[in-house]
Amino acid sequence: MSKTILITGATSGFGKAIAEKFASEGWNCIITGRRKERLETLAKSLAEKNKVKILPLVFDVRNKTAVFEQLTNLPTEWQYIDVLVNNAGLALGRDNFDQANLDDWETMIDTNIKGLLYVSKAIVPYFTKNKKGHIINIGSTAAKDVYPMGNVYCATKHAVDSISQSQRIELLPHHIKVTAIHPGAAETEFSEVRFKGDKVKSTAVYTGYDALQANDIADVTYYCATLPPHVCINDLVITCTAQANSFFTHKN
Ligand code: NDP
Ligand code: 8X3
Repeated sequence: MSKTILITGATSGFGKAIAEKFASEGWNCIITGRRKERLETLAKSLAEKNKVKILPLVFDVRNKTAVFEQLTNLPTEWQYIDVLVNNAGLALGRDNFDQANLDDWETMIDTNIKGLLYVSKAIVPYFTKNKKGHIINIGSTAAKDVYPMGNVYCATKHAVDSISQSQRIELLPHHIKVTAIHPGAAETEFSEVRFKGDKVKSTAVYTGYDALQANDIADVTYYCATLPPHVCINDLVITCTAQANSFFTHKN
């Protein structure tokens, strides 16, 4: 029987690459995001290319009502989910604490923390009913270090780290695996979003070294998701070879 994965934030970057990887391995995918057209185009191409089933769901993870409406009433054939990837997230701005924008802070908190909680809370009942499941939370090296002008983004990713640890403890009786994957800088649309469309600033982030690519994270996610039932990778920090942590990247 084919397995099923639900990936939030599949319209670009890690989420899209994860959907492509799992679909190519024969998994059915529930893919989510706000950009309807991108999501539907991806759904069509994944289904055609891989002969798997794809369910695209358009919603904003910040919208509690929409999350629960969409995810708690899944069609019966989609209710056996093997893996949830909480990937949807963003950084907005790189400003010192005194300069940073309150709306940016609220968006990051609402998306990266509250969105992840809403989606997890909506999906865990399927896992407890099925007596198995796997939550994979996408954290960041920003979950492990706090860097200058990272203030609230780092805080939201520290929260992802902390929530992952709590989920792992509290969902133990239900045979639910919890893996936190913490990537370093990776070349996706992340910096374009962070710098609000400023291509000069966003391109500079990935210049002078071989940055991680989205498919590197997809491959690692696939490895974590396909280990034997008694094996769980709990916490994984992954950077490109040129990066040691949030502070040290060797640029040419
Ligand atoms: P992208 O900007 O390429 O992708 C972000 C995805 O999240 C998009 O599909 C976007 O979809 C979705 N998303 C954002 N906000 C919302 C929302 N409110 N509701 C629903 N979906 C949303 O960036 P990445 O792929 O790089 O980022 C994915 C995750 O990885 C994020 O959590 C990020 O913090 C984390 N990360 C990124 C790193 C990097 O350097 N790239 C490193 C470490 C972690 P849409 O806009 O269609 O809603
Ligand atoms: C994204 C990587 O270095 O901007 O989480 O925090 S970084």
